[in-house]
Parts: sequence; C-alpha cells; structure tokens
Amino acid sequence: MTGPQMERTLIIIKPDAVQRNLLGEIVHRFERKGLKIEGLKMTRLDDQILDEHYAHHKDKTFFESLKKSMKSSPVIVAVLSGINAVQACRVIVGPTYGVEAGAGSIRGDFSMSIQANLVHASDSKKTADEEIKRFFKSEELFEYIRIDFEHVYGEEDRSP
Ligand code: FUP
Repeated sequence: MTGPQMERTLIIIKPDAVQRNLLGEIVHRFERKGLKIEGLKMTRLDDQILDEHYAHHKDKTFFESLKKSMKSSPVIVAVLSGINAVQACRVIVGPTYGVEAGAGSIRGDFSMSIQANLVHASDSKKTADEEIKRFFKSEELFEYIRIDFEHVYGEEDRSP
C-alpha cells in the first residue's frame, strides 16, 4: 500500500434517494465513517452538466434514461475529505448494481437497481478533482479542523 493521502471526493445523492427519504441515512454513513464534509448543497441537474458528467456513457443505450432519472428531482452534492477518501467512499457506496452490492454498503442495503442506485462517488482522485470543479465553486468549499482527526486516524495513518 502506498502512503496515506489526504483526498477530496465528490458524492451525488441521487433523485431516487431524495424520493425515498434516505438523505439523512446516507449522509450519516459517510459522517460516522470519519469523512469530513467540506461542501454540501441541494441542486437540480440539467442536460449540460449531465452531458459532461456522464460523457463516458454518451453512446450507451441507457444514456437518455439515466439523464432523465438524474433530472427527476433535485439532488444533494457533497465534497468529502479524508485519507484515501476516494476508495473509502467507493466501498461505502458499493458496486453499481444494487442486487450485487454487499450488505453493509449503501447500494447493498437499499438498492435493487442498476440505475436507481442512490449515490454516485468519484472513481479516482483525478476524476474527483474534475467532478468537484464541475459541481462546486471554490467559495462553496470549507476547510476546517475536525477535533476527532487524531482518533479517526492512527499515528501511522497520519505520518507514514
Ligand atoms: P458507478 O461508478 O458504480 O456509479 O457506475 P458507472 O459509472 O458504471 O455508471 C454510472 C451510472 O450509469 C450508474 F450509476 C447508473 C447508470 N447505469 C445504468 O443506468 N445502466 C447500466 O447498465 C449501467 C449504468
């Protein structure tokens, strides 16, 4: 394993989660893991931002249907930070298809679907940096010290 890395990652709590009253449940899972919330807001996604965000899926059969679902309600976007936050959040969210996702992950516990899978989490540090810029202005992000930092991480995590 490479040394500890302080990272930021982007989360979208999707329309199906908003409709199913799962906002608190989902935010709670990231929060109690020890991730720091550096940005959090409700917004409505439009075609322009979705064309960019899902550009790698634009030739897929599900593209239009995916965009329609992502526009069907407002969403919550969040920036979370922590050591190896990108990987930690992908594990909390689980694999794409809810039926295949392990119990204990958000999708494993609450999703039966590949499209209505409740949450997006950036899949790499590079993608996270691009996605954070896509959804947040710099003044919407907040740096601050969390008093539990030295308890969420061990000494070896903090100084490799
Ligand atoms: P993930 O990284 O797990 O969110 O999944 P992908 O980037 O592979 O897919 C992005 C989104 O496309 C998924 F969240 C849901 C949607 N999708 C479909 O609607 N149908 C599919 O067959 C695959 C993905």
